[in-house]
Amino acid sequence: GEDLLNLRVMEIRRRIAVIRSKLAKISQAQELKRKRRSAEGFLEVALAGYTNSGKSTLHRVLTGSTVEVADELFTTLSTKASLLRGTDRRVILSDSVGFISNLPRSLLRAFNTTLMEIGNADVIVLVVDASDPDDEIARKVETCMDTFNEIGINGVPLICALNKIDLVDEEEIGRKTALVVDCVEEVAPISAMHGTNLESLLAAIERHLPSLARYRLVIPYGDDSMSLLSWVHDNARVLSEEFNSDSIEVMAHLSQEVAQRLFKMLPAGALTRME
Ligand SMILES: Nc1nc2c(ncn2[C@@H]2O[C@H](COP(=O)(O)OP(=O)(O)O)[C@@H](O)[C@H]2O)c(=O)[nH]1
Ligand SMILES: [Mg+2]
Repeated sequence: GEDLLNLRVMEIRRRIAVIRSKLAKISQAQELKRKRRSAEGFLEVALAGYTNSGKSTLHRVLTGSTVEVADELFTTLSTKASLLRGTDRRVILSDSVGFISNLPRSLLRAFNTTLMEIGNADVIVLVVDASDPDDEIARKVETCMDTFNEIGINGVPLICALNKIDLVDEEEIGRKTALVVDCVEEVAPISAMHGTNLESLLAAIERHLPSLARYRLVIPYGDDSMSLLSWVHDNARVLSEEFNSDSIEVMAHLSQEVAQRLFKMLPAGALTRME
């Protein structure tokens, strides 16, 4: 009897160790990918929320990608990222790990490490299942907020996608919006499955992405001018470019981050913010 029990305990410990090392590998790989995307000038929007709230469904309709819709733990464990459609910004939407109720303590820390990457996002979309009872919504949102605090996510704008509104009536939408409205910047009631009201979610996301400003760049001709110009094309929205006799003059919309990097790359006075 006791030997059998010891064997079970050892087996469970072994499995936890395997899951831990899988999670560690995933977060390392994701950190590398994130760095590369950020270097390429992409913005990142991360989906968060409980398992089964509709994150993968929303991810699929917004990106047109075929992320598996499933409820199992591991299918959504590696975050999937693809280009968000319907906006002219270069945005990656990542389908993050779902929150799971009553996760064993021993796994909680490993999950938090994986969740931490959403702290690098420019906007977090918290997906909430509107068909859950009021008290469950309140409890889940509270857990999400606690976890965000615990893993040190702050200063990232949070938007709530109140999903599955096809399952509830107007009065319920209003009531459930009121439950979450204080925790987030905006609430967008949607149905990911039926594609309802996605425009208002995208508009809310867009409103909270880092703002773009119009700049005038003067790139002097030299060995690096063409690679610099192509970097600008990759990282900014170019409005016009003119090849003058001694320099290339470019008008472009830049994010604050890209503007800062260009400021370092260009000679003094070559970058001017237009108002
Ligand atoms: N009625 C309804 N069901 C939805 C909606 N969005 C997702 N679902 C369903 O909810 C379940 C969980 O969705 P999924 O995207 O896998 O959730 P995830 O665990 O958060 O990734 C699936 O059966 C979906 O078909 C919606 O807007 N309305
Ligand atoms: Mg999923």
